[in-house]
Amino acid sequence: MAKEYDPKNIEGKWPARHRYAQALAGGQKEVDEYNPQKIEKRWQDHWEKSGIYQAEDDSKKPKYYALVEFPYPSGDGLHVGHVRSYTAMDIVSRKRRMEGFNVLYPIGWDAFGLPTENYAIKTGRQPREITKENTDTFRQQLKSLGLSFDWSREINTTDPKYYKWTQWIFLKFLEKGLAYKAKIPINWCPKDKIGLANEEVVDGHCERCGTPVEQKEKEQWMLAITKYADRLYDDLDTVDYPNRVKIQQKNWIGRSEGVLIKFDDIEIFTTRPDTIFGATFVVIAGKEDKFTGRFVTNPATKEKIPVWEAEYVMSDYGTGAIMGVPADDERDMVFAKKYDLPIVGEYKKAGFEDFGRKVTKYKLRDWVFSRQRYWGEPIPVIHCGKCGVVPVPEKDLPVELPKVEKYEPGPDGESPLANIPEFVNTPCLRCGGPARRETDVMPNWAGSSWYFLRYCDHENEKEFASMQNLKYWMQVDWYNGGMEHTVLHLLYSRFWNKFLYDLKLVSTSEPYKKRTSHGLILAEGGEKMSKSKGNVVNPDTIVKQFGADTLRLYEMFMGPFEQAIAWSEDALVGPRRFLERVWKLSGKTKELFTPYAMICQDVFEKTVEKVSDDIEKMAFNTAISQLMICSNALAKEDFIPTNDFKRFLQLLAPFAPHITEELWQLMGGKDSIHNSKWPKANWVSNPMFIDISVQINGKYRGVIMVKNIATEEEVKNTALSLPEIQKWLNGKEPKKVIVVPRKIISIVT
Ligand code: ANZ
Ligand code: ZN
Repeated sequence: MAKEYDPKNIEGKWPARHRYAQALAGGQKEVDEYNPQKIEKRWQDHWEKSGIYQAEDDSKKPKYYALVEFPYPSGDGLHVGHVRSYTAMDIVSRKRRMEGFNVLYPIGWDAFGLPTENYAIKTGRQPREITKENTDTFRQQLKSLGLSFDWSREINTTDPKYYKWTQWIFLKFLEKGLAYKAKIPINWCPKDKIGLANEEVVDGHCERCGTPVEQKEKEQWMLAITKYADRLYDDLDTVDYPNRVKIQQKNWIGRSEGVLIKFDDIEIFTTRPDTIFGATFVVIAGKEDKFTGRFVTNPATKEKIPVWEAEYVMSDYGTGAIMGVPADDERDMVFAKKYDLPIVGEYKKAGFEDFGRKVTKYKLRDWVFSRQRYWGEPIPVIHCGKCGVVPVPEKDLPVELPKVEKYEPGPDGESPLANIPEFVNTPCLRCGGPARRETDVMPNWAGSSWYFLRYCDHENEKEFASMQNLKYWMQVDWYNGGMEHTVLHLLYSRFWNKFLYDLKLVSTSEPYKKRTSHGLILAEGGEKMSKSKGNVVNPDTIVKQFGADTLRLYEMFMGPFEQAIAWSEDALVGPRRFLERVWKLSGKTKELFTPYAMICQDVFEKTVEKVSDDIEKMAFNTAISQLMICSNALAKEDFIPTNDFKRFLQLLAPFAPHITEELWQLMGGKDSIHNSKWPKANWVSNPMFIDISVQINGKYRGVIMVKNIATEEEVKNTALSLPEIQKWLNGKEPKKVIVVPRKIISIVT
């Protein structure tokens, strides 16, 4: 049986054109082997020298601020997870530059913190030395990946020139009454006599010595983030964050609208005042479950009900007391059953106006802002017996960290700084009498709470950043980072930014316009990469073996960007082969001076469109598949017009910046490919190909594809040469062929 006429079969089969192509093809150019080791370092040096990735503070171009979480320079070196996040925003940044934006894509070091301090203790070395070594390694590693960071703006939170301003902002909090001291319980190791961070408590035991951890009341510096709870909550509606991130932040803030009701002198907090007729007991927060012996009156039923203490009621939420409604609340039911308290199943629902008053309660607590540690920003205040807390004046900032010989905590678990008399003892800045310097340091969240502002004006010695620069650069247009930072870091930095906004020191109330998150990279077996398991992949090894372009492509290709995904050494070969193919394709290029469309032009135009869209959606893996499809189609061509190949290179450039730059230059590119203009798809406004209907003896027989610019004669020749049409003609010579330009070809036999 004869096959159906299928216009799809005609696509890509255009014999007339094919012959034309053959004629032009001639011999292919010889190309060397693709060798990333030969080209990558050369281009990295060249880009650095020519400064093409430096952002300008003053530019007529529209600005674009792309941000990634700056790394903690640990002794382990760069992780392949860093590569994933940084390459993703690198792709966005490179595309934006090609779209004509003045792009700020900065990097720095979030270098204060415990691991370095602990390593210093273990090795007897200075944290600043260790930090210098680690940042040198990280910098070299990042540079070897060809990331388009503006290295001229590199910042380091442990640099006194940087933390001067962290201290300065703290003093603003103090001045406005938002930094205060309070006695609060901290994790305390009685053997080491040291306060522990939550991360250092493992199953209730000290991470270092295994002693059970106690709670100890200690004076701590606090930041009043709760004053901003409502705005931190409500303003989430004004930013473009993933929904799950917004939900996590809202849960953390934990705002709930409820009612305070008095059961005699005990005030309870409830979000279900309608259930008051079912309340058969009252519970106050306590260390263990017990009956207090007291009874109070339920204001709705007027009955006397017992007052209990129990662990399940939190002392620091609501009023620390609840009404127990076993019929409607699970935990109350469990409690009532356990202690044989009355349960009423059927009761009247209350309209509650008579019993209480509305309040809003939050789970969010003020931020404990001091650490009894060494490797952090000293809190810049002095304690004087006469004058109390005296802030260090701006002209004396920064209060620099002195070198220490020993890291033993002070006599009462204070920071090691307490053991350095030259640091501690200082005359009072107000009365001149003897005074003591504060020896607590800030938590390692401090420096990262405002670093995105410093990038805008990193060398400013008069202000943390000038309003002029902040007005130009802020908000951050796109911020990518890990899911582990969606609560604390994001909330803290939004809080600092809002505080500075209220002081009219920054220009926008929300720091980040858009936030996205990448998925983790897991080890080959699917478990977490960890040093102890010995399954950590070192990006250096991959760069050496395969090249940075392959590593970049691989990490963007391995799976959907926001999903966790396991590493696979074997899968690196795919992206590498793809790049080798692209390299070889350059041998097929030809300069053409006549308008000429490739056979695969439609695939090509689709690629322009898809890659452009997919980058915006962070669908990097599908963008790369499309580039692969396109390269396969190009490979089938006898030759590729140079201009089209250059457009292909441009699409690939954000992903694989080195190979594309090399080939671009070989194709005669003058300026860097990364400064060239991002390609646009041609087919929307001016398709290369159009469909024309075919009629034979007045009957519609299908559609053929022809070049948009084809002449009547060309359309006629094309149609008649197609075997599918020959079949309809059944060997007969056409009597008449009429071409209605761009619409119909009508053949009469
Ligand atoms: C009576 C009741 C009946 C309740 C019912 C719930 C369901 P959120 O939404 O988290 O704010 N509660 C109040 N203070 C508490 C505390 N300090 N510790 C533990 N639980 C506390 O939850 C508010 C509800 O949690 C309150 O409403 C109270 O129980 C309980 F069918 O009151 B409810
Ligand atoms: Zn004084």
